[in-house]
Amino acid sequence: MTYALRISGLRLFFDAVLVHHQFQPASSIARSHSTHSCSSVLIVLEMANIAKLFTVRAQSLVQAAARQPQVATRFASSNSSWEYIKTEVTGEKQNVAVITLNRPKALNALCNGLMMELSTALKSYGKDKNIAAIVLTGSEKAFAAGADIKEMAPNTYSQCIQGNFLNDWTEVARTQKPIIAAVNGYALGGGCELAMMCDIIYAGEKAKFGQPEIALGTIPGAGGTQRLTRAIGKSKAMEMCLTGNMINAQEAEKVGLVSKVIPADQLVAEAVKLGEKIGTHSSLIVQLCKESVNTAYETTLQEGLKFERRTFHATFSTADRKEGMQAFVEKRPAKFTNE
Ligand code: CO8
Repeated sequence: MTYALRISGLRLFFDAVLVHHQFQPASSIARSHSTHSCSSVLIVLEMANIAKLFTVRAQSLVQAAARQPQVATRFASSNSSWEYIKTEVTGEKQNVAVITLNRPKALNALCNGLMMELSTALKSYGKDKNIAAIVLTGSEKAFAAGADIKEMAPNTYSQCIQGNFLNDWTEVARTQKPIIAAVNGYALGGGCELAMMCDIIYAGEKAKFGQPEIALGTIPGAGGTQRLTRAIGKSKAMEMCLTGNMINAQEAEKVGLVSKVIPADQLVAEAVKLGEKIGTHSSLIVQLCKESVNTAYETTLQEGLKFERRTFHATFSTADRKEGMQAFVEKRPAKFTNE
């Protein structure tokens, strides 16, 4: 089910709760109670239903996680079969995957082959229970200089529509595991959009971000006008999209596009450390937390707050929530089981 569908499903669910009588199981039971306590009975029953729904949701997440095939060994060391990317698993606990875009002669221009390999690697790491976080990086000169202009130049309108051009680009945004973009050099056009699909962006000191599509007679097509605007506000995003001007790492940090600027040669190591830190927590709760933060981008404040509250409540059905609080009380480190 797509994210949008899940959100709209949730909205419908809350709407149903708010109008009471549409929420059949609770209200039909309540109608058999006396009238003066009807509304409070309804509320109590509906709250119970909500709690049950989120418990079931959390349990099914746990069960789904347990069913995931173990594919740790597949990409555990570098996989030589890739043409456009490199992959490795690293960190003290071998729980952070690093995917390096590897098309140096074209400044990591995002051709179809590269995007398909990236998608495949992300899907595999996404299913791998031993991977806590994924780092996506490029070279010192370029994270990615955009979509492959030479490859897409001959495309016609009908080919774009019929071939669903860009459809393969969404895997990064769909991945449930945290993804950290470690951006050195150019992140332009689709490269900037790819970084913005990640959850956190760390930038090397010489990184440059831009949406130069306007100079090519086109516009950003993978989130540049949308995610950039949400990240840095309308005026700055508009200026970047309409001029094609780049901003440097320091400015990107100032406007909130990236969370940290780091010397280029330490960038990937720092991103891996961040992935390791995230990996010290329960992966189940990390997944719920990521989903909740992302909901802020997809819905209204009120619906987002409801989603957050119910997800918070759902954590009370997990063993890791119990363990986390118990460990605090007992003044010891928590031992999470991701359940
Ligand atoms: N596509 C294809 N090839 C590229 C690209 C690109 N985006 N960027 C660089 N290259 C190639 C160059 O053609 C060159 O190849 P060759 O040696 O065979 O001529 C090689 O990489 C090195 O590039 P330069 O010689 O130009 O290197 P410079 O250091 O002089 O300049 C720049 C670096 C400033 C990054 C420059 O290469 C540049 O401006 N590149 C294009 C940047 C750009 O316009 N990006 C936006 C592309 S459009 C886009 O991303 C739309 C996204 C929509 C969603 C995704 C759709 C799939």
